[in-house]
Amino acid sequence: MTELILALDVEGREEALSIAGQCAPHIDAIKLGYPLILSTGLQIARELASFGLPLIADFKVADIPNTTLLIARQVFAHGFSAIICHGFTGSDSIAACIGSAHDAGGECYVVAEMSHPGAEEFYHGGTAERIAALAACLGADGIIAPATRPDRIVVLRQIVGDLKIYSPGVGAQGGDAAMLAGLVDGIIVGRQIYEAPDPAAAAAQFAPFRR
Ligand code: NUP
Repeated sequence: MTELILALDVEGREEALSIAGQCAPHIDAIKLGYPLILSTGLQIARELASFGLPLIADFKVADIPNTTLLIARQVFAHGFSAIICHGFTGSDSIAACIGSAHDAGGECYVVAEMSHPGAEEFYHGGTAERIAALAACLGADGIIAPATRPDRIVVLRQIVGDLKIYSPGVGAQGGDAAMLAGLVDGIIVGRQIYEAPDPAAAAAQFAPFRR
């Protein structure tokens, strides 16, 4: 099954709770990142937890192992079930994030390749492949790979095997969910849902891919 993960990048508590509430029956998880958490505080996670969905902290942690561990500790103390870290920091920082996630009973996803056009400047030429291999070797629960480049997902899938692949870039960034069916374990969708006049209906349109 392909999960539908809502990227809740709105900047206000009321709007976030309203959209999450409307979309909850149609989604499998909620991803929170800097826009919402910087505007409302980490405690928004406690309120969103009432919808009964897994919460993913998209901090794209990119720091030394000790700071990574401290960040992960805060994330999991606030009820998140997963954290996203960058992979270019190297094996010790990735291992710190995976270790603290697992100690807390949570999951860690490693960004192998980003979805925006500029990502090609550094990730192509072998870097994404190396990060994906490292994530698999270190015991990550999955990688983040671009919905905007399904061909790259095919390449990265060969490296990570059964590891989960969560894929942002559907909709506003041009990625097409239909192209990803069978390739990824989850699609991450933000603006196409939360900017829609009817977010629940926009989320419900992805129902065929969740089967
Ligand atoms: O490579 C990445 N691309 C990406 O868009 C890694 C991410 N974590 N994201 C996030 O996915 C991004 O920060 C946003 O929260 C979401 C995509 O949102 P949208 O383009 O669907 O609005």
